[in-house]
Amino acid sequence: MDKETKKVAKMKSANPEAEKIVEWGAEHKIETCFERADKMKPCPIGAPGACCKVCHMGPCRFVGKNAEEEARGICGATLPTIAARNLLRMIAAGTSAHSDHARGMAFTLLDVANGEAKDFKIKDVRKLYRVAGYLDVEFEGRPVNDVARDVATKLIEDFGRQGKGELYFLKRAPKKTQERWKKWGIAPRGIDREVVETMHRTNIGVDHDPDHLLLQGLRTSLADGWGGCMISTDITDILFGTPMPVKAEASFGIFKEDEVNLVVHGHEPLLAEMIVDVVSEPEMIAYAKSKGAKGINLGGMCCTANEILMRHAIPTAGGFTNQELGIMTGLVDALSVDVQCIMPAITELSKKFHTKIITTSEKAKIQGAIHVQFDEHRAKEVAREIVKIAIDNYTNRKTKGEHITEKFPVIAGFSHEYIEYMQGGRWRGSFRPLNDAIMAGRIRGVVGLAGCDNPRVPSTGLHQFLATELIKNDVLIVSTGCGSAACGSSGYLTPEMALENAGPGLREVCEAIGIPPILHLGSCVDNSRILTIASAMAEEGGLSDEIGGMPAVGIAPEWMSEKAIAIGCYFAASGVPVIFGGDSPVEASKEVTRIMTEVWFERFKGSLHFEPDPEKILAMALDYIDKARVALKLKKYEQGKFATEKVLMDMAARRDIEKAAKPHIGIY
Ligand code: SF4
Ligand code: MSK
Repeated sequence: MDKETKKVAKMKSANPEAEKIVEWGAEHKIETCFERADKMKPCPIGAPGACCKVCHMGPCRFVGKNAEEEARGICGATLPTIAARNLLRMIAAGTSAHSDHARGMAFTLLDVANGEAKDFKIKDVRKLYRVAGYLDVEFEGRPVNDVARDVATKLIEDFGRQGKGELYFLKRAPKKTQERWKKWGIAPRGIDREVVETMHRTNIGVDHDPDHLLLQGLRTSLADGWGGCMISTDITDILFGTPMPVKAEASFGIFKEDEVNLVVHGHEPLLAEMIVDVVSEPEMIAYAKSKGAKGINLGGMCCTANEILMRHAIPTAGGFTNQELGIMTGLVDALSVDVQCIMPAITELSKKFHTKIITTSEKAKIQGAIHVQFDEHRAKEVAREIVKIAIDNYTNRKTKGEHITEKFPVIAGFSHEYIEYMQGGRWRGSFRPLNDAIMAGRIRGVVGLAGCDNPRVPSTGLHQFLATELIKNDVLIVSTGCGSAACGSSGYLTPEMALENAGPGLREVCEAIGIPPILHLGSCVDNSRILTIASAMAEEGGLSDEIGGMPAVGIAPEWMSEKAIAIGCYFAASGVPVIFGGDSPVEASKEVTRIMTEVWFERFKGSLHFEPDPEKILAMALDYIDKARVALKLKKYEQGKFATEKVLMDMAARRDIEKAAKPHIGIY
């Protein structure tokens, strides 16, 4: 460990601005998740998956030297069974979260099509048609709302399908990937059905074979990735536009001393989109001015932030571990939250400041918060009510708090469609240049760097370390969720990052196309964009003809949420080796670990590892990438040595195509 790494290892957060706030809090005896993480050590039996509490004869603890072979629960269950069951329940919970969010999006699209949610409209008709195509919904010559109604209705079927059939979007995967799912019986039928079956099979006295259980875990996770997440991404694009790169700002310096600061936090974009509209209404601005503020400053946190960052360049104050710290700047007049990854600690903390906490989902209330229930049928009215609460609270702002001025530029909003477009323009978009760059060894491989930030490590530090080292090694990074917030809040999401830190091959590609070496793809549900990008790369040819076998790896170095487990599993089942940081939630069982790493890799070419050491994560990822290159018979990767015959389409060439093109809805 070098001196700098040692210094970071002692920090609560690897982000210096966050660290300043944590230190200010410690001086003022204000506790955050960082101190609580120090006080509350993980349970040594539950953390490695050695505790079963699915019935009330237990909880049963599977401990001792030979627990794997000898320990039994009161019912006789073995350690591999209960470790597998524990993991399955995490997958089911994570799948439920993403998919319930997706259900809300699908019903909103239906309401919009029926004229019942008048504040929303279909902004991206081209994306609607693209999705209609996947669903075999006729769109040519039909009214847009009729197409939208049929699309929404079909996607809603995916949640409750009972009889025969599979999720519609599975067919967007390469044929070979689909065949593997069929062969092993893990093609999901209905989203809700897989979650329910998982909960059934993990009850006392049902499924006890760890391998059989874990296959159902993969089936459920696929319902998340190719169901809930993908449905959510697509409908969000249809309603609010498919993202294309925008320039914005990140970190705590986004808060303004002389404006009303309203922050949206959570995951769902519906209300946040309305707030984006409402804060620029002249009456609202005049109201803010009447209270002495110069204007209204909207910011975001976590994945709600990602949604409005990539569509409207709304600045982000960062990810999960920044939520308490944002309040501690003393500058947040209101924090409006929807669902997922919201710490209940914020209401207690807010009492020490002036911040109003507003819960907005009928599914999520926190004691001590104001509840303003979102209703898509009166969306703007609700948004105005929330903005007014923030404005009215501006005059209550106290001066205490750790004011931070540092902020970084970020480029965010790389959708599948934009990545396709940037490699050939509107009419000739493809994945050919990317595949060629990988084949030639300019780009060694691709890593999806995703998942949460976590107070149990110097938070955001593992993302920063891996991002820096991977691009140094000519690995292109696609990033989502709090991983991308971690990179953004550290100034990593800019093209300059390529010039300063990327290896020579990756730098050349980034300069030719005009992109950063770390592409911000969106929120947690937008991990589905990585699935479709990998599928498009397989279809393009020259690499693997399925998702499995690509020189690609998924990494979630600071994961903490059950949603992350569901995501990791759907990548593994789709053919991507995945490495999670931290300790393994199934560490207690060698058999379950073997199945997830070796057996899954044999069957699906994907796997799920847990490795706490970031240097080992890096080595493992590069090893997977290099082995995939060998198996594909690609040019051996040697830094700085690559074939130069392929010329990528540069910005000027793309602009020429642009000029010749007719104005169109969407970018692709
Ligand atoms: Fe114990 Fe079996 Fe009940 Fe689990 S299901 S708590 S192992 S008795
Ligand atoms: S918010 S799931 S902390 S990525 Fe999507 Fe971040 Fe993890 Fe929540």
